[in-house]
Amino acid sequence: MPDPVFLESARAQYTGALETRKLGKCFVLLDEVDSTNAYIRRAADAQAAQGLAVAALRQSAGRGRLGRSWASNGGGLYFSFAVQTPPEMLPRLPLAAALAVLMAFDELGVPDAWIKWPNDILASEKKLVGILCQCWGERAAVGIGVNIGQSEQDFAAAGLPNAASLAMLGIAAEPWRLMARILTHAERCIALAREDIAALLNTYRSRCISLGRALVASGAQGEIHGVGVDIDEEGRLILKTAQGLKAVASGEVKLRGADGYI
Ligand code: BT5
Repeated sequence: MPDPVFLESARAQYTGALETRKLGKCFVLLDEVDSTNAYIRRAADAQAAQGLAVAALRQSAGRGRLGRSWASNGGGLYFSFAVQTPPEMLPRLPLAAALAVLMAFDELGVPDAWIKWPNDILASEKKLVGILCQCWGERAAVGIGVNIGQSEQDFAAAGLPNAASLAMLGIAAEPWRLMARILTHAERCIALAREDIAALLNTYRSRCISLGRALVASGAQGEIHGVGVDIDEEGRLILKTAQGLKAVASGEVKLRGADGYI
């Protein structure tokens, strides 16, 4: 349990910046947890916790996509929230979540931040934010990891040369305020994904670094080389390849630039 003085200042940052109808009104802050996504799943199984948000100062088993891990030893913001949504909406959640983070970053003045499809946020082509959406039935956990205070040396020691933090960009962020602003935008973006996906996609496309670039998508069926040309309403990336257009779904592939990381 974080100490009471810390909790009081975290609460003030958070509640002063949260402007949602429901999302994040119930907020749990933990010292340490295995994974905030796993916490949401356990809580939601127990009590269908609509809109619950949970954050931890550290995760002992922070998760990435496809069984990868997320370095969560402190210095970052690690949180997840619960969403109840019809199955057809689920592929749109990662897009809505990524856009919500960018909108909160715009308010903070983060320079030159882009979405790498489906939902990484990059700055100077280094990874600042990772997002993991997991669903079971009509419930989902959206987990967001934002690098806040780590240094280049911290990432080098962790074997993450392609990672960046807000501090490395010269941005001082109050984590609980930032979390509340991301939740505020997430509630709006998720509503937009449900009601007007065309509008959400238009904004998403304008902030997506994967469009117009030579990319390699690697998944179970091997590698697909092509140029990113669009994102469709199911949230799939459309690649223009030598064999024609191919759609790739986010759960299945790892994306990189044809010449290196992005
Ligand atoms: C992601 O996966 O980027 C999703 C990360 C989601 C983390 C949040 S934290 C709160 C919630 N609870 C969880 O357990 N997870 C979510 P993926 O696209 O698979 O990227 C994982 C890869 O990013 C790793 O294999 C590393 O190469 C790299 N990586 C790991 N930790 C990183 C960090 N802190 N910063 C930048 N890159 C990192």
